[in-house]
Amino acid sequence: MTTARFPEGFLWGGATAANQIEGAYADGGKGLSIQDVTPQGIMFDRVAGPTADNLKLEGVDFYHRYAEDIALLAEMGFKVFRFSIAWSRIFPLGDEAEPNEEGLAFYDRVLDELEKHGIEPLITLSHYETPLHLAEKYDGWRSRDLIGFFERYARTCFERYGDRVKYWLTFNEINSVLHIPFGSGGINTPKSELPVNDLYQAIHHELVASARVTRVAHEINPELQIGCMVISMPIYPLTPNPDDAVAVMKADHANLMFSDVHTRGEYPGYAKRFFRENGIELDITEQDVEDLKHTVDFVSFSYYMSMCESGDPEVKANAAGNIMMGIPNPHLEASEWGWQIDPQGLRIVLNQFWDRWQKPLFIVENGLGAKDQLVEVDGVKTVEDDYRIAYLNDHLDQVAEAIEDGVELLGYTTWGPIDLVSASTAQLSKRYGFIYVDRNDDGSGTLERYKKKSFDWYAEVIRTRGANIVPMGAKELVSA
Ligand code: BGP
Repeated sequence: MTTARFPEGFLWGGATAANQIEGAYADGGKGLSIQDVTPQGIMFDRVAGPTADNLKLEGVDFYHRYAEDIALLAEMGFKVFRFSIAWSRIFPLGDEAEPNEEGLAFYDRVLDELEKHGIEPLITLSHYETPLHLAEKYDGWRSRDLIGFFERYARTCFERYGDRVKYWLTFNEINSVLHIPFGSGGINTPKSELPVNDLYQAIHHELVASARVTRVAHEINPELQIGCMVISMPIYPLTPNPDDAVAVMKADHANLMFSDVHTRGEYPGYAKRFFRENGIELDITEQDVEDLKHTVDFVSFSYYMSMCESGDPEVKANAAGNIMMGIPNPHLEASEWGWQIDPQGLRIVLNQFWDRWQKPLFIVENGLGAKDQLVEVDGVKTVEDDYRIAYLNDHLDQVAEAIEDGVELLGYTTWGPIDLVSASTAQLSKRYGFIYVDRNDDGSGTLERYKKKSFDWYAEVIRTRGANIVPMGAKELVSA
């Protein structure tokens, strides 16, 4: 295959989050975020304060090495770089009236560097980084007060960077709050003690906040493009039993409600039914109803895996997964961390989302977390990560198929183009990058950067617009 399979102007790149990459958790006036107290990862309980075993406190030192790192991304030909602003760098406590200038200046410098290399920024406003003070004083998004704090923070960012940043995301994987109320919603009350009504009220506050800042962004600059961001998870019926198909429909509803609201501007009927039947009574003001009408410009999502669902309560949902648990699929293989690998699921989800919302889509996370071995080839240190190339090759092949299907897709950013700390396990050994960072799970390492084999491969994908991607059917051609 020698012809380009992706359109001109397609936004190729990679994605990161402040808490997983920056380090410098207390520098430049930054306040603590909820990530500074979850040394084991966002799936686990918080601890009292920052502890030395928390790899995120130092991350991979992007805070000091951003110029060198961005130059490496530019060398691969990146068109876009997704990163998050650490809310607690801008508002250290979250509820102050005035922002922290030193924090704002840091992202000015990052943007200068991106501009120098002609890389378009894509900014996530909230990537699992609620200021800790908001969690402790207000119970995070359980409180309506957070809408105002978030609006002030978002407005500050739009006013400061809005003339040089076109693409914005409000909340990373907003639908994850159902599963990790602290990590995703900054809700300090343990999940087991959180009434379901309050969980949905917190979700409502986030949805309103997201819609409100979408309006604010458009008022400040109508050119700004604001997207929501969700975990995508295609769910297959475990068997052809209609009970399983209905179970899939319900699981889809739970997941897709967030982007249904974001794109339609109101709660769908199935959500109202769910609230009614589960005794959930939300406090929805007239202003909320107005705010929700401000729909997003595009829908972005992470994609790592698919799941199965069954109507039989005896069947256990025990497959490991990105935040959500599910029933394993006997036809799929899994990564070293048990995430089931399913490139076709990405094509399915792209079609499902496009058919459902008719909004441009953006894949803002995809990739393989794997253990890498640093080796020396011709005197140069590298990683021979053919497994990662194979994974990305197959997923991109399916993305190209979806584009052929008529899906409107803005771009594709792989997760963690440079190794960073894992969100779910807080390990460094779960690596996604094209660039190896010498740092280990025990915190040792020089922080030196090395190009992996996939570095040149991805550069070629970008350069040829996917002409080097081997169709999945011819998989055996990809060295494994
Ligand atoms: C998503 C998060 C990311 C990221 C990614 C990979 O859920 O948005 O922050 O880390 O998953 O997950 P992990 O780091 O757990 O392997």
